[in-house]
Amino acid sequence: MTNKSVPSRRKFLKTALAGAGAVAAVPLSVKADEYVTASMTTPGKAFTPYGMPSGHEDVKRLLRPPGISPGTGGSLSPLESLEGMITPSGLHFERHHNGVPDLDSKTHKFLLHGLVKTPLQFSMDALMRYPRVSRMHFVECGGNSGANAGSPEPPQLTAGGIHGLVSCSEWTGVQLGLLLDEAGVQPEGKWILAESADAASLSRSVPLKEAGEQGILALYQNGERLRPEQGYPLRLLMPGWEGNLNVKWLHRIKVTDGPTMTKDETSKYTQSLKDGKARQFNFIQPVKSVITRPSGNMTMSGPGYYEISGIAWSGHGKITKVEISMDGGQTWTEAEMPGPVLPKCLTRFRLPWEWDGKPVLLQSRSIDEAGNVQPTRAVWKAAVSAVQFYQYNAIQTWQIGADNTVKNTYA
Ligand SMILES: Nc1nc2c(c(=O)[nH]1)N[C@H]1C(S)=C(S)[C@@H](COP(=O)(O)O)O[C@H]1N2
Ligand SMILES: [Mo]
Repeated sequence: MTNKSVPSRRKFLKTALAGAGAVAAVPLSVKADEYVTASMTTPGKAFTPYGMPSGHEDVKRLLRPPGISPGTGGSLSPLESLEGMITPSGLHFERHHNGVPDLDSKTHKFLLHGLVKTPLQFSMDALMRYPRVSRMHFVECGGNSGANAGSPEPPQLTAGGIHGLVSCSEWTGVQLGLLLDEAGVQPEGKWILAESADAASLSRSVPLKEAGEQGILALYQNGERLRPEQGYPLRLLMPGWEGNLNVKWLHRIKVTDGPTMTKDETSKYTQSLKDGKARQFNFIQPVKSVITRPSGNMTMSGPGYYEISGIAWSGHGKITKVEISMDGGQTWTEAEMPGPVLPKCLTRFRLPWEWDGKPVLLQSRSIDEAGNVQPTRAVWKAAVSAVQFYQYNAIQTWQIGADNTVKNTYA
C-alpha cells in the first residue's frame, strides 16, 4: 500500500488536472533569483528553554462549560486543525472529575496491595528504575461524540467539537504485570481496583488478567514526563479501553477477588439498553473514524482538487480498512492508509478527490482486524435506549453544499 500510494496519487493528479493547471498554486509572478524577504536581512530571535507553537497559529483546545466546579468537565482536541496521528501534548483532550491536582513526583507514592504476598510501595524514583516500554495509543472518553447520539437535531460544531474527546500519544512506562509478579498475586486475586489521588478519587475495577497483560503505568507522554492534565506523575494506561479506566494521578492498585463496584462504574459508564437494563463494564472502545478535512463549519473553496483526510481507530486492534462515501453510504471507495498503522492507535487515512461543486454527503467507515465495521447512526441507535450516549461510534456524515458550506447531518 505504501509503495502504491505515491504513483496512484501522481496518476490521479495528472488525470484530474489535465490541462487545468495546478492544484492551488498560481503561476510565478516574482523574479525568483532576486526574491529576498525581510527575514533574510535581520537576525532571528534568541533561543528559548521550552518551545511554543508559532505565534501565527492559534490552535486551541475547546473548553466545555465548567460543571459543578471549575475543574470539572472536559476540553476537546481540535481534530480539524491537527495532522498525522499524534496529538501534541498541549492539545490532548482533558476530562477531569474534580480538577487537576498539583502532585510532586518527589513525594508521590504508588501502593500495590490487597490479595498479594508482599504489599509494595513505590516512590517515582523507584518506578523509574524498572524496565520501560513505549507504545503509541489513543485514549478516548466513553462519552465522546455523545452530542451526535443524543441531540435530535445534528449539532453544528466542528469535528473536534463533536468528536474531540479522543487523542493519541506515545506513552512510556512500566508494565503493570511486572509489578504484579513482584508483589506475587494470591490465587483468589481476580480483579484490580485502581484509585487516583485527585479530589474525585476516581476508581475503577479491571480484570486482573487484562490488567497484567495490557496495563502500563505511564510516566512519560510524547517523550517528556506526563502533563499534569494527563495524570502526572503516574497514570494507568489500558490501551484501547474506555477513557475512564485510564486512571490519572494513580496512587494505589488493590488486587481484589471481584469488581469493587465503585461510584464511577455503577452510576456512570454503563450501557443503557432497550429493555431498561444497563450493561456494566463496557471496557473496549469500538471501531470508529471521522473525516477531519473537510469537516463541520469549514468552508470549501469551490470546485476542484481536495485531499479528504481523517482518523480511524479501534480498541480491538489495528484498522484494516477505511472506506469513503460521497453519496451518504450508497457507494464506497477505499481510502489510503499511508501508515504507520498500529493497534489501538489513531490511523491517518487520505483520499484524493476532485469536487465538481455539487452537494455531497461525505462519510467514512472503518473496519478493524477483529472484523468490526463502523455502524450507521440508525443501526447504533436501534441497539440501545434513547438516553444512551456512551461509546457512540456511528458513521459521521458531513453535508457539503453547493454554497461551499460543510454541515453536520444525520444520514
Ligand atoms: N484520577 C482521574 N482519572 C481519570 C479521570 C479523572 O477525572 N480523574 N477522568 C477519566 C476520564 S472519564 C477520561 S475520558 C480520561 C481522560 O484522560 P485525559 O484527561 O488525559 O484525556 O481520564 C480518566 N481518568
Ligand atoms: Mo471519560
